[in-house]
Amino acid sequence: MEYTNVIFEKDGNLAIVKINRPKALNALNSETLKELNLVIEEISNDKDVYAVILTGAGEKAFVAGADISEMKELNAVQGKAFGTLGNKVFRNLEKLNKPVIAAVNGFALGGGCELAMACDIRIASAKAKFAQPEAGLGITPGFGGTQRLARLVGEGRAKELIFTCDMIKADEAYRIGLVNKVVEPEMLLDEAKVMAGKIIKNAPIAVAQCKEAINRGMQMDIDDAIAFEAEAFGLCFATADQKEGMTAFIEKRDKNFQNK
Ligand code: DAK
Repeated sequence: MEYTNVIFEKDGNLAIVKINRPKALNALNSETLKELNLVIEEISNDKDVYAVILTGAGEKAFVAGADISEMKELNAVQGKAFGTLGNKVFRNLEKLNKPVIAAVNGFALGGGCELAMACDIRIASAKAKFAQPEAGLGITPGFGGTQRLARLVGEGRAKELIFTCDMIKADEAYRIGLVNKVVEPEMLLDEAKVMAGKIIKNAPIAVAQCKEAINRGMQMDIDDAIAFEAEAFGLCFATADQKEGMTAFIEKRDKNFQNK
């Protein structure tokens, strides 16, 4: 399928998704959100995709937020619809049955920071900058920022960033645990591909189960979370890849996973 504001490419078992509105610093308007949702659905249904990299087109921005020129004109009903759409897309990304690495190539502001946080892992270019500037625009973060930021970096740091609207550089984002690693800008996509390659070598169903167990378990008390993990563990024994992984280990040979 062809998209206007999103570039979707496949490279073997890897999907690379690029938000593509560089003139507006990849700001998310409704059209882009709808296209992103379609891409997520396409990837979800594609058995050959084992991992995803999400990044922004151009040199300057990952995503500079929700599109302010579109939001400025909204009334309360339209604002709610816009927020509902964005939240649905972000949750679909978070719940996608494949791991998603955000390769944060520049500004990740407001909805852009929130988009990166809806991914599983964040690798930042040394040029990347992060902020939740919504309070300065008269709104709250609306695409899960108050929730995901607090869960990632802790309540105190999340409150500081959200109340002050401070913009932080990549090294500070790394220090507080907002990103997994920081790399030179020219190495960003390569680093993301190396990490994706390590993931792709593993059993895709097991990786998907791990993602769901972590995501769901983080919202549960420890007893329910451990029980959920046991379910995920058990499910893996119904897969051919579990037999293959363990047989290959015993036979001291390379694994040949089939995503079955
Ligand atoms: N929306 C629309 N256009 C944007 C944009 C944005 N978020 N960010 C940048 N642009 C556009 C600029 O208007 C400019 O367009 P032209 O003037 O060339 O037509 C072009 O991109 C280049 O930007 P600048 O000329 O400003 O570039 P600079 O290098 O000078 O500055 C900047 C870069 C990233 C510091 C600056 O552009 C900036 O501050 N941008 C806005 C960042 C921001 O505030 N982002 C947060 C947006 S608020 C909710 C749901 C969602 C949300 C909230 C609630 N509910 C459900 C309740 C989400 C909110 C947000 O994300």
